[in-house]
Amino acid sequence: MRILIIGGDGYCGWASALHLAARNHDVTILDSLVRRRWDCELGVSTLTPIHSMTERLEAWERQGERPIRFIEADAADYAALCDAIVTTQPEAIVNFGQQRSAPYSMIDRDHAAATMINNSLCNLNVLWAMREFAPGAHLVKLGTMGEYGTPNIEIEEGFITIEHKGRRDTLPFPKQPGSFYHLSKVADSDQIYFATRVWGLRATDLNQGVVYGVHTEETARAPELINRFDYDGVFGTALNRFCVQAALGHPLTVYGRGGQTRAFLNITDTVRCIELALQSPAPAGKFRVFNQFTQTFSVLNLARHVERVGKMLGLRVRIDHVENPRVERETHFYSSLNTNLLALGLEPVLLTDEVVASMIESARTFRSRIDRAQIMPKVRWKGLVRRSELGFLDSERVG
Ligand code: NAD
Ligand code: USQ
Repeated sequence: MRILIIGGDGYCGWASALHLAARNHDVTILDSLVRRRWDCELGVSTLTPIHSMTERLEAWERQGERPIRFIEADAADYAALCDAIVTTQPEAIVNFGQQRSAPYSMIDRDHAAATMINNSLCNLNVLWAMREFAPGAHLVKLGTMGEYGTPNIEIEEGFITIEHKGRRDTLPFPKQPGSFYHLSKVADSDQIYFATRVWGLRATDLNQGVVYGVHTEETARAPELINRFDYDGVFGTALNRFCVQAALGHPLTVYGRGGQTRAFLNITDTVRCIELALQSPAPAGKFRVFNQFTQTFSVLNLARHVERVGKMLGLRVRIDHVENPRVERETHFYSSLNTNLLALGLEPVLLTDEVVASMIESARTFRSRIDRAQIMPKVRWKGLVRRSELGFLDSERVG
């Protein structure tokens, strides 16, 4: 299959590009490399030393694998995106290319605007470019479980059948996003649903939970292929951060009471889910939604798991309940369906002691690269944060 991967230099995109190329698909990555610039802006760096795209792709070819093409372009640049689609004639487009950090989107107005503009414009451009140049292609778009929020009812996969005043309909499941980032994903889903209804495009929205893990089979094959692994207070996600904190001897940063429950999956399952969605394309005119996660945990239970495994490894691990920088429920009901991907054949890699231990060990390997100053959260949902507090370099605007 000819596949265009937008955002293929990032955490989920890079691992997916290699996974698909290893299965002999014809893969082209389109990425503006803006994420590397956002890291510079914040003065943060991935735990793992990631290589330039040229070095990555050369190392991939040395594996004797099918080469991956790279187009350095901004998906918000419509002409450049159309050019890439005309050149590659994709049968499928996987869109990972977004600003994906909730804290980043809550820094201030500029960062909220940059997130909304980047994400919405890229998504809109992809839809229009597909309509013009690849109307039969299958769009696989990365959404997020956080679009739904934490409702007091079970979360369905995208749609819910409601009876209201004697009438019945199946409608999009209500959305209650918890940040401007999550809100941008809700807007994306609405745009895609509209484009499938009006233009007959085919699309799958993968509402993914929080991803954890360092390696996939392909990224572990050579040092140049290593994936990014974020642990800082802006781009780092809960379990990845806890494992780095355990390796460093830093108290685990549970925000507030820690009863916040979220959906999670291993990066090795992310790449498999992408493959499964691609193998069974949505029919023309259909907006298909899959909830992409394998397990749910409260943040406190995750921290306890890391604490227990860390102690087994001889580490001194302690949990701290730090003041929650976000506005979110700290105890709530949480239950969600995730049957669509399982029905397509997903065999989940569950969070075992061995998986946690291997993540802590990876963090220990790169311990010398950890910047302790980047561990504590600095962005607050209420009250503005000073740029000097964030360790910004000289840039004042993102875009
Ligand atoms: P990432 O920041 O590691 O990668 C995103 C990539 O997209 C980067 O390489 C960046 O340079 C590129 N990009 C951003 N804007 C672009 C643009 N305008 N044009 C071209 N390239 C652009 O993020 P990730 O963790 O790999 O997340 C990928 C997708 O998966 C995102 O849409 C995110 O919302 C979603 N997601 C991620 C997680 C997670 O835990 N990491 C969970 C659920 C959903
Ligand atoms: N949390 C802590 N301590 C930490 C970090 C986070 O308690 O040190 C808590 C947060 O308050 C939140 C939960 O853990 O309640 C998850 O936070 P997170 O930073 O791990 O994840 P989130 O901000 O939701 O965003 C991440 C990705 C995003 C993706 C989302 C999936 O960055 O791209 O969309 O996970 S989901 O959460 O399902 O929406």
